[in-house]
Amino acid sequence: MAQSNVPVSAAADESLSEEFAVPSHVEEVKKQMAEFAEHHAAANRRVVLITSGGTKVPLESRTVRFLDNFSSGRRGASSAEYFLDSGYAVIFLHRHRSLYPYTRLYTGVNLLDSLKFESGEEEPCRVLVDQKELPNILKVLKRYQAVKEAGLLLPVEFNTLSEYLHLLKAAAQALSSIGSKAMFYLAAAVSDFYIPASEMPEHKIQSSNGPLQITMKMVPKMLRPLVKDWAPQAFVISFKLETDPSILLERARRALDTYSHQAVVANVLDTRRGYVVIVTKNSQHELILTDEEVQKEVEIEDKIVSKLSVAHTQFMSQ
Ligand code: PAZ
Repeated sequence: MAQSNVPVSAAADESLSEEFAVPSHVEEVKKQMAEFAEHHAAANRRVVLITSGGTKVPLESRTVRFLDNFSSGRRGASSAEYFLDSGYAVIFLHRHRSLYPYTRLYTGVNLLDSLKFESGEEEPCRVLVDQKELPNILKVLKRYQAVKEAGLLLPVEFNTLSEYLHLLKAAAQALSSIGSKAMFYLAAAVSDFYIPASEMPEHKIQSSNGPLQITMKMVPKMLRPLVKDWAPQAFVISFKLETDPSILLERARRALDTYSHQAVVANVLDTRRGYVVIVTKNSQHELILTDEEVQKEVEIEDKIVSKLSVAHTQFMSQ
């Protein structure tokens, strides 16, 4: 619980360790992330940590029900591809089963409909791909394999809110040694509310007890200790989603004033695939997909990433 004489960033950090169970693999993953970052920074490459997907918040310890959100992880997964194309190495901190770079292009395709086998006597027979069912598969596969062979993509999965929070902290600490070469691109939609383990019923909530009333606590804001303590030299981008466009920019500005990071990518739920505003302390820049670009299947993440990677270069030279 925050006390008035405790710095707010320390209070957020403290409530993280007190109220959210530390995942057993966090130290091992932190080591992997630190080695990945140092290896790529030594090769003069920038490293971006992308967070992606939503979070699930359980209502019972033996969880039957949970509070979820809409995020598909498409923003994070497609941005990862554009960062890789721009020469970054990418740590992809994503929710289990949310969209993944490259494979996201074939979501909704039934794999078995795109494969057939060569009939003949020989065993094992060859399996062939119908390239009409998997458009651009050769190009995408080549790119995916090149990224993998060069070790440019480090995927890290989270399942629970606790895992997300601890892994984000570990990532921030792991990337601190590469200073301003690190970018944080926090596109995940993280719950603002949770029920502490000590206040959660163990068993399934019974409907026979009548209508459900729950009180949830605020999830600690990780952005403050991230910017102030864990990775103070990094280039940090947060995202702000609203459903009411009239409050979007004011909320984005408020986040910048509160956390003093470098930029907020502001978007509205219904228009997020074609319109965002990049808000910095002294500027705001709209990115829009034109009808022609939509026809050509241009993605807004291409524009977001190219704008931010230029801003990152300027930031590093300051
Ligand atoms: O994951 P997705 O592509 O469906 O949606 C992306 C997004 C809206 C989750 C992202 O752009 C975003 O705004 N993330 C931050 C949400 C927030 O906490 O305000």
